Amino acid sequence: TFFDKDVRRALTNNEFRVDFQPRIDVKTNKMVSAEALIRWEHPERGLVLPGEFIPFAEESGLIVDIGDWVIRYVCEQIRHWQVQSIPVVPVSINISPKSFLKRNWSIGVMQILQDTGVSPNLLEFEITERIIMQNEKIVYDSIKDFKERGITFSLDDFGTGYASITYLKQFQFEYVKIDRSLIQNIHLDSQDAALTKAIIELAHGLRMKVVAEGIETVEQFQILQSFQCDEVQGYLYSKPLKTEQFESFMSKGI
Ligand code: G
Ligand code: G
Ligand code: MN
Ligand code: NA
Repeated sequence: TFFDKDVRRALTNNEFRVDFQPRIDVKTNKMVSAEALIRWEHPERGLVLPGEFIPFAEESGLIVDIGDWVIRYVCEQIRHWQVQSIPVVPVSINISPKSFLKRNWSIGVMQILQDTGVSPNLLEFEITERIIMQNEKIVYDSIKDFKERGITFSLDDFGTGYASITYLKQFQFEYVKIDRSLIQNIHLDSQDAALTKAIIELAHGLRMKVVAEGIETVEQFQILQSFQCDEVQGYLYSKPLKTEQFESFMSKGI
């Protein structure tokens, strides 16, 4: 289709780029990691955000190639920072369920780490409950394998869609990321606040850390702090940044 051709050209012509959004430790107020978010600089359409093309790429299966491109891009970027002695933080990457279903996908990922010399400890994979719902042995085995090699896992978009609390115990995720849709009104809606508090306690009970997504106000931050939330990500601290801006964020050590 037209879309497939467009994406393949984008991959070969380097029309994609990755922005980085800082994640902040609530106790220290310092950046402790960042989320990689893909952007498409389309030659005719201008900047295209992932919401406009990821769903189609999921359908066509091209999301697997895009995902591999993002992993290599991020690893090369981390390598570059290390060579320049810029203090790096771990980077989280959104991974489609389709990638986990691809045969020998983990071998390809480990090859990228080897090629770039990046430690698996610097990568985090963000997955959604859609992956766990597939309930495929290949997916379980693959996640287990990555975890043994030192890659961190987070359960993304928690509090939306089909996310069920029973999924929390299927794997030992290091992090649960509470979706912005639940966070955005915690300072206005006592029910949203109660749900958020309960999710944080539940996750801590299962020895997982919690990241609150999309925080935009100081009131939201203070509530999350009082709930013992571990980390926050959102416009209050920073929007997703282009590489150069993100580098200065890292160099300042904030
Ligand atoms: O940055 P933005 O808010 O527009 O991102 C929208 C959505 O696109 C997010 O929910 C995120 O999960 C998804 N997304 C962003 N980058 C990637 C990526 O590299 N791979 C996949 N699979 N999804 C991504
Ligand atoms: O689904 P996922 O969590 O992977 O995607 C994060 C999305 O949320 C990105 O598209 C990012 O640009 C967006 N985002 C991050 N922080 C904020 C925020 O504080 N407010 C809003 N409105 N969007 C945010
Ligand atoms: Mn995410
Ligand atoms: Na999310």
